[in-house]
Amino acid sequence: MKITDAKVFVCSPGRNFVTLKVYTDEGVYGLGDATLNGREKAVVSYLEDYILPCIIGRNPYDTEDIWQYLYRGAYWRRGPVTMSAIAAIDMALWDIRAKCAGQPLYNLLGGRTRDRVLVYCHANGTDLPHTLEEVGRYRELGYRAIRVQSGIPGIDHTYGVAPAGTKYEPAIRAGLPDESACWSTEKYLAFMPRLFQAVRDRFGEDLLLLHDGHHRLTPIEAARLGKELEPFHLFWLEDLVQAELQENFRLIRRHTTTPLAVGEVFNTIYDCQQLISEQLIDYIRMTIVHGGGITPVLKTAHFAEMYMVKTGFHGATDLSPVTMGAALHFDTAVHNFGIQEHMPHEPLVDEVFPHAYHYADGYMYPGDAVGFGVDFDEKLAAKYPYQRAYLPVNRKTDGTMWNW
Ligand code: KDG
Ligand code: MG
Repeated sequence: MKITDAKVFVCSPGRNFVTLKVYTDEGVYGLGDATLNGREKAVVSYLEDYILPCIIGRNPYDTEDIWQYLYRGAYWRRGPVTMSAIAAIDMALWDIRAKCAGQPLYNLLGGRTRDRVLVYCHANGTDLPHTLEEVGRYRELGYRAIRVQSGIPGIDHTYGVAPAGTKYEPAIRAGLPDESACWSTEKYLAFMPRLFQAVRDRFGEDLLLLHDGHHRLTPIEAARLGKELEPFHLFWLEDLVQAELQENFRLIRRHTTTPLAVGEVFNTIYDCQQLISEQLIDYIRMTIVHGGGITPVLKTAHFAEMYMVKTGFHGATDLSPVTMGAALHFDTAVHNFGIQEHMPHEPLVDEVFPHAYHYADGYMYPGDAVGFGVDFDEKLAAKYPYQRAYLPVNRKTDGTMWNW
């Protein structure tokens, strides 16, 4: 079998997605997600101008050699643009392989190790009463695991919280009002224990509770937060500090038993090798699209398994249904799966990407269709062209630029 062609599609059915379609001489095609939120066109260029010409004529079964060729052969390695582009190709080749085998992808990754995939949703409110209402609403929808983000008294536009009456979405369309966040560590740290105390008081111990700090604390501040939230038994605290320096986590770990999750911005095993081998984290979030594809993320998951670190894949709306489909098959197959993020796409996105996976009662199911079970409606997608959009930024109350 040979790869005969590959095309990149950029569409914006409510938000931007970059989708790769790889065609073969046997009529089977595969899909890959190449979406890098806020930097979409850089990945398009990387694919179209540099690497797609190198894969035409190759045997699509040679996933390992093609991955190594694209990773090593470029000389310039790593980084989100490079790794998202390589990921899209790798995903499409695994999709082709599974379709040719007439099997759902999970059967090529180790088969089923579980019947269903535990997911967590996002409850976010503009203030404490609204956040409690949202947690209650998601609990009614059957979710057992809920990420809780709340507006903080005295801070405008907190991360993860939509302005009143709108839905949270991690991108700002050019020309729309600026929703950039602002930040005060003191106010945040003072409010968090009150928030989780209120959630436990209202809903009891049964819910699995998660929270995302979005890289804003220093290690000692993160240590304090983890320690002060211990009585509320969180499932995890995510991205408390920026993670370029893996040693940061040694200090946090010394002070708290609250489980830690990190890695949605990681691109290779080298971003988390120390975090995993020193058991400084409990969940690794690097997922297929930004981690270079199924080939390397499978190796990372197996490496993490040795150290009892579980997966907890990123699954925000900027990752397309193609990534979600592939991730759910992966989650079904690997033994050290922990949890999967589920931030449902808008109905129009689901129409552009018809898929076999579904949500029911706190869990997701990958479906039994061949490949990832995700398709792409090119005609419908063409009605929604790319729209310039950026991630918000974040400044401290004195104007200092800070991590969003
Ligand atoms: O594009 C960035 C988003 O995907 C990210 O901000 C979402 O932190 C996030 C999460 O945990 O889903
Ligand atoms: Mg996050």
